[in-house]
Amino acid sequence: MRLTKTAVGVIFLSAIFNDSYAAYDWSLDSLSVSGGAVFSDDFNDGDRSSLPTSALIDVIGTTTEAGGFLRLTDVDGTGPSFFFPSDFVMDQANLASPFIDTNDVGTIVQANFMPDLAALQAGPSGVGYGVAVTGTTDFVGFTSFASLGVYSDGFGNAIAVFQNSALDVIDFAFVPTVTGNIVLELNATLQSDSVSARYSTDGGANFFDLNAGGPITVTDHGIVSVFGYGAAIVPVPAALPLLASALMVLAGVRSTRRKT
Ligand SMILES: [Ca+2]
Ligand SMILES: [Ca+2]
Repeated sequence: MRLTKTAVGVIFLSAIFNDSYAAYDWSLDSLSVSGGAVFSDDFNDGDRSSLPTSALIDVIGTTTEAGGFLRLTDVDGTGPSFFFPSDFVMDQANLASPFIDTNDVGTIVQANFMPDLAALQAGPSGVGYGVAVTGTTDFVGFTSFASLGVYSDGFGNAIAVFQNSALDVIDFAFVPTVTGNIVLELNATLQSDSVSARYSTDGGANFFDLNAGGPITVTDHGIVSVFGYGAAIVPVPAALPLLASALMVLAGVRSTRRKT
């Protein structure tokens, strides 16, 4: 099992050097956070700029709301940036609130995606979508994260992958068929710095645990992110982009204070 996971990691790592990206158009049907922190959005009102959807802050690329989905696509052309090489294309939105508290004893994050299985199977390695919980110190300093995504392995398969900040593949599973939406679930218990994962391929009726090497340690406050990749690259959510978003949030807080 360890060897196999290493092999998966190598596939992703080698993909860093791929110099092309695939067009992508991922659809998030709903996002919910329940337990200690609470958020819910079905993206069905077609309004991106009002609550609850406006709580999702675009930190990379531009997400839109249409047809009952939050759309993460390549059409905004997000690529070269301070943080990423020229072949890197992705969207990422961070939930501005709620944050998962350090005393939280159980917050469940569910990202309910359209499977888009054919697109995943046809894609180069690393193309896909997912959800992450990132630990932060006072919402600024990145400490650690846990991400759960569904990606192409570059060989015609879709795989669900649970990864930590060191990019270790904690667990993964092939996704051969789907009968409903793919639900990616992270269960955060930050009081004990723990995040576990499971996923569903039938819209949430049945779940499969994805914690063979877990749970993942995530410390301090937790920020929820959703992301879509069009690049052939190691799935790395939250980390560096989070710093940028945290700085933006801080800047916002400071300017608000200045006005009052
Ligand atoms: Ca929806
Ligand atoms: Ca909306």
